[in-house]
Amino acid sequence: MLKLHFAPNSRAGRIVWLLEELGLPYDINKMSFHPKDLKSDEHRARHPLGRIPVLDDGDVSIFESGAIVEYILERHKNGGLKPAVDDAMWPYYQQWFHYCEGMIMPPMNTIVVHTLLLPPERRDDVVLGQAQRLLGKALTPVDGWMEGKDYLIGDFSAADIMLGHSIFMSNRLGCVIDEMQNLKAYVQRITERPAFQTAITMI
Ligand SMILES: N[C@@H](CCC(=O)N[C@@H](CS)C(=O)NCC(=O)O)C(=O)O
Repeated sequence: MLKLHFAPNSRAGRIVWLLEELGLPYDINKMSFHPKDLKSDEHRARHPLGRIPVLDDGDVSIFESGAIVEYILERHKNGGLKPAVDDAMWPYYQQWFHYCEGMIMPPMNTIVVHTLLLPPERRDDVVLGQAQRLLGKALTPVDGWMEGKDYLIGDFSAADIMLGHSIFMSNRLGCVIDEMQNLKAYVQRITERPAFQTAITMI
């Protein structure tokens, strides 16, 4: 049985969402988003930085949300929820799948640190402002790309689980501005998916 090491309000929600979309059975080790759980010796043995998500599957224990998504699709769903390599949309599937951790999450991490995680006296408004501008710039091309599309490559795919989740989180942080109409509609569309709704009670 697949076992997901999870904490609420985190990237681990992507994996719950994927597993729900695929209808795969899984166990969850639900930890708190707190050093007492994430930085424990037990969890550092799974992830050297004490982070989540981590997935266990028999002898395999793997971290990095994108790698976990690919692992599940290849080992448990015969490549489902992604286009074939010779499909015209495959390059764009790759592009948006990786744009999530590469371009959206770095400024979002900074925003979370300087609005939620640091004590107020250590938050820096200059750093926060830079990260908010950077995130806005990174979201703009996705908004343009989504014109006339329901999902990133037309049909729903695992790229939506990666990038869609990060856009949902950006929206929750107030960084998807009203002018980004395509992204607003996209967030609405993914939050209406039953698997997302099941996962979101734990996200
Ligand atoms: N690139 C990694 C990032 C993992 C990561 O930073 N996870 C966050 C939660 S979203 C975490 O565990 N933070 C706890 C901490 O930094 O102490 C991934 O995609 O899995």
